[in-house]
Amino acid sequence: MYETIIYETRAGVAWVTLNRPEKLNAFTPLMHKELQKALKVAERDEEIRAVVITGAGRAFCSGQDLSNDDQTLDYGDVLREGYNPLIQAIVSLEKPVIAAINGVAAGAGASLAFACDFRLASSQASFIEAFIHVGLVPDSGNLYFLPRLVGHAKAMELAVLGEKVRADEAAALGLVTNVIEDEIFVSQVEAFAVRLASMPTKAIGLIKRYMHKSWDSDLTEVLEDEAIAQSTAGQTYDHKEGVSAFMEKRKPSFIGK
Ligand code: T3D
Repeated sequence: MYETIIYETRAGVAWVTLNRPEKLNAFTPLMHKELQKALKVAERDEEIRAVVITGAGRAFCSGQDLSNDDQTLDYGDVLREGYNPLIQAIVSLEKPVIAAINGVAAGAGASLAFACDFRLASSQASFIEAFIHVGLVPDSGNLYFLPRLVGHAKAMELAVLGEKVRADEAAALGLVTNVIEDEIFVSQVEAFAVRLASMPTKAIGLIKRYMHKSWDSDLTEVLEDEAIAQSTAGQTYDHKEGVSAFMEKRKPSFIGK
């Protein structure tokens, strides 16, 4: 059903694996279509309460497929048609999205990871702002997320120099949530994703929506957005379950509603 990705579900988690290992999982137009479709499927499936994006083989994603690059195209249109809707789909998906960075994340592959809610890095992972090496500028939300993750000065340095950032350096910069030894990477990602998938999904979705929105809001707006979000969260089953479990001194059993 998919040619360039693998879509699997288990234990409330959708696993989306970029699957062009011979090109280090570089993006093609078909991969964009398939990724967006997979994210829609995950969004609509009520059983799915967390999404993992990872790469097949030794890389996470090497960005745009340069061997397929049609230089007669306007790259602005390439972004508008493929990358921009993908990044918007990740951000607007009201479920946690984890980038499981198993190897190198270069160019738009790094942007893809930056747009996710959590980044778990294998000890083999690295990031490269590769755009500059082919005379291009960071895209796919990179100019939005990178300075917000690491600060303006470091973001400028990474984007302009395009040097490789190893997993341990990325952790020191706050670019990744955690660095995990390669041998136990998949099992640790799975444990993290299953943990998220058993949490109050509606509340996580609201946190995600309003935390993104807060970048463009003043304090008055944020206070009102928090009131709106809390009004919604306060009416969920999971809120009632959380309070009951607390009072009854037992572990809560959240259902994501
Ligand atoms: O339409 C537009 O162009 C606008 C949108 C732009 C968005 C972007 O993402 S621009 C940035 C594009 N990406 C890059 O510039 C990264 C290119 N790749 C690399 O710099 C390196 O491959 C890596 C640093 C990612 C990894 O290096 P290394 O030494 O571990 O692997 P390698 O030997 O370079 O690559 C292995 C194979 O994958 C190789 O093929 P071969 O020789 O074995 O047949 C290589 O050509 C292929 N490959 C790697 N990246 C890409 C790729 N093939 C096509 N496109 C790639 N991006």
